[in-house]
Amino acid sequence: MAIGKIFFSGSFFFFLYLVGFISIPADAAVKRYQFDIQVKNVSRLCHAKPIVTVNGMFPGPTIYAREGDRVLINVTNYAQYNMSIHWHGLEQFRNGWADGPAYITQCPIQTGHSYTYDFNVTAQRGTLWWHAHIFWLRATVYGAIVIMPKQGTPFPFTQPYRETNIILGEWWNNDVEEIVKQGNKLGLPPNMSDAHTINGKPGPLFPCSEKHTFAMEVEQGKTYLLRIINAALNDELFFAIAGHNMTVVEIDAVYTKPFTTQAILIAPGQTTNVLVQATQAPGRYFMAARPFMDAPLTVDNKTATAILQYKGVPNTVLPILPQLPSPNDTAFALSYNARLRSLNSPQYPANVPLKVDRHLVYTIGLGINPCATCLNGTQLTASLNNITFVMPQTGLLQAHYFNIKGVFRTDFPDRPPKPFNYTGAPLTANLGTTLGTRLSKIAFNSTVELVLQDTNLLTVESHPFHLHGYNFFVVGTGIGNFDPAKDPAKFNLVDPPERNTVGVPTGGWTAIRFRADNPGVWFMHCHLELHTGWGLKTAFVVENGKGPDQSILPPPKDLPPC
Ligand SMILES: *[C@@H]1O[C@H](CO)[C@@H](O)[C@H](O)[C@H]1NC(C)=O
Ligand SMILES: *[C@@H]1O[C@H](CO)[C@@H](O)[C@H](O)[C@H]1NC(C)=O
Ligand SMILES: *[C@@H]1O[C@H](CO)[C@@H](O)[C@H](O)[C@H]1NC(C)=O
Ligand SMILES: *[C@@H]1O[C@H](CO)[C@@H](O)[C@H](O)[C@H]1NC(C)=O
Ligand SMILES: *[C@@H]1O[C@H](CO)[C@@H](O)[C@H](O)[C@H]1NC(C)=O
Ligand SMILES: *[C@@H]1O[C@H](CO)[C@@H](O)[C@H](O)[C@H]1NC(C)=O
Ligand SMILES: *[C@@H]1O[C@H](CO)[C@@H](O)[C@H](O)[C@H]1NC(C)=O
Ligand SMILES: *[C@@H]1O[C@H](CO)[C@@H](O)[C@H](O)[C@H]1NC(C)=O
Ligand SMILES: *[C@@H]1O[C@H](CO)[C@@H](O)[C@H](O)[C@H]1NC(C)=O
Ligand SMILES: *[C@@H]1O[C@H](CO)[C@@H](O)[C@H](O)[C@H]1NC(C)=O
Ligand SMILES: *[C@@H]1O[C@H](CO)[C@@H](O)[C@H](O)[C@H]1NC(C)=O
Ligand SMILES: *[C@@H]1O[C@H](CO)[C@@H](O)[C@H](O)[C@H]1NC(C)=O
Ligand SMILES: [Cu+2]
Repeated sequence: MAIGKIFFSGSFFFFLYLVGFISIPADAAVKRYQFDIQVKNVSRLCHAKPIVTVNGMFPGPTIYAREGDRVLINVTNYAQYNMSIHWHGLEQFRNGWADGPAYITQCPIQTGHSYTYDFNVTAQRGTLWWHAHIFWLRATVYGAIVIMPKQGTPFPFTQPYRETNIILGEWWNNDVEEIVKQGNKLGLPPNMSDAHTINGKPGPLFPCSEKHTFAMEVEQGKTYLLRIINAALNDELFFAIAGHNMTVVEIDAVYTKPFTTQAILIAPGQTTNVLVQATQAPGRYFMAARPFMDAPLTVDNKTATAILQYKGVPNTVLPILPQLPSPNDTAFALSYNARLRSLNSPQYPANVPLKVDRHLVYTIGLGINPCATCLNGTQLTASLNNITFVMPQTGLLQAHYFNIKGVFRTDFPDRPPKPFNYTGAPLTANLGTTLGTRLSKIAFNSTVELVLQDTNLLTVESHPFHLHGYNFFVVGTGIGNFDPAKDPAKFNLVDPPERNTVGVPTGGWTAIRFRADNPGVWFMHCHLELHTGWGLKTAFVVENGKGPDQSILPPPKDLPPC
């Protein structure tokens, strides 16, 4: 009989003897969490403001699970906002009902209502995270998911002495929903964030940070595991620790071939586990995070800091800052990403699809569409294959499962409708896009190759793309236009990185492959909230298979209605 360790609100835990769950394998347990969505006043940068939280915590509670566990999270909404939560990177096999993106797999949990996300953690272990998946509410509604390997299975790297979550974020002094509303009203990008944060705290380079600095105590000679998560809304970030190199061992809950680096690059949605050895002279060392932006655009480039503090060193010692790559360091970004490789060991193989059933090429475009109510009669927009995604008012998964007509179409084009010199000179003509809720239908268990091609429509820019319901293999990437005749020969089909979110380089392309063995409706979008909001998103409808365990599970009884 399994015994589950249960955490509530992160503040206490107790044991539950499981009586009713006989169908769970012996080594698995059931973990239950209560998530109360509450508004709470929080103060940063000398400003107090009400923010949306889970259980009053910012960042929210960590979900701890072990590979094989069943996790039940009862989300109860006490706030005056619609809510939904996404368990980012969990594959949710046949179980899109627990995936969370509002109007894609569920309708929102309305004020005063509850919904229990019920899912199994199958064949995954490592660091993932959860966040609100409705409008910009993930600005403050996020937390870590830590999945331990099965009992008795060690990490395939040095066992750390201790571990810490490092969640990078963005902070706005004003109400985030107001900021977005203002941007949409004007048809312009909304105001940039006022600070970056590490575990919700901006650190001493910002005013009023005395109580708002995260510190991690280390002992000389010991090895630590840092579970780094980029929960920022719009910024890809560099992260480094003064005087200490990091050994990357895992990305997006997949083990990698270890490599050592002075800085990491992490895009919104991604996670990176690193080992850090406390081998330096006892002291205080800054950890720091600052954006990477190599397009001609303005970002909040302020540096968040936290402190790595050797045991016994007094707080009066001034920490040293690490050297971060400069914000426009494209060369660092490309070479860092090129070092990422799946571990691909017998125990953790990289099952890269070698044969492709379906070839897709999607262009990423920014643009300008007419907007009668906007300041200048225009608004900024974004598109995939020239289609700006229009959010439906019913969950797409419900529409698919119950065969409700008229909610979406499955005619998303496999290729750009009008090929052009994608990354050539900036294209200012023809910036209009087509609006629609258009999806792509994928046959069960077919293999898909998707090339995401950045374009110079308005401007080139790096876009972190996230696919729900799957991990994928990043088989190739390059600068300029993807060449279907030459580039596939250079693909890595042996040990490419496996992940759930990948950065498409500025003015370049990225090719991913996955096997569509998880039936459902799976969202795919840019993880820059700014671009998602502008329509840089679509979804795949993966059909049911013919076998007994190859179709979408029936919806839970408490699934929120629209
Ligand atoms: C989780 O696993 C258990 C045991 O195999 C199974 O009974 C249950 O249906 C699974 N739940 C989901 C949502 O897949
Ligand atoms: C939160 O702060 C505002 C001022 O910023 C104040 O008016 C309000 O009463 C506070 N609410 C709570 C619950 O403390
Ligand atoms: C979820 O939590 C709410 C609030 O505590 C409670 O009323 C509801 O019964 C819970 N739902 C389940 C399925 O336990
Ligand atoms: C955005 O920034 C401008 C300029 O600093 C300021 O006037 C405006 O109030 C801000 N908007 C919101 C919603 O905070
Ligand atoms: C970190 O790595 C760099 C480059 O590989 C090396 O020069 C440096 O000595 C290393 N620093 C430490 C503290 O190990
Ligand atoms: C950050 O941006 C400001 C202007 O927006 C610029 O003056 C400053 O040099 C930038 N800092 C870095 C480190 O690039
Ligand atoms: C990067 O920015 C620095 C100033 O912040 C500038 O001197 C340099 O030319 C830029 N490099 C590139 C490749 O744009
Ligand atoms: C909007 O119009 C104003 C006034 O004509 C102009 O100054 C501004 O640059 C325009 N903004 C955009 C995004 O076109
Ligand atoms: C695409 O544009 C680039 C930059 O303007 C140019 O160098 C290249 O020759 C163009 N390619 C084609 C096929 O026209
Ligand atoms: C995108 O669609 C719009 C509206 O149908 C059209 O005017 C434009 O030419 C298309 N652009 C591209 C690059 O396909
Ligand atoms: C999917 O296809 C592969 C290759 O043909 C096969 O090995 C596998 O068993 C199939 N999976 C399912 C669930 O049908
Ligand atoms: C909340 O969600 C419901 C169901 O989709 C919708 O009818 C309502 O307009 C939403 N409320 C807000 C404030 O967005
Ligand atoms: Cu984007």
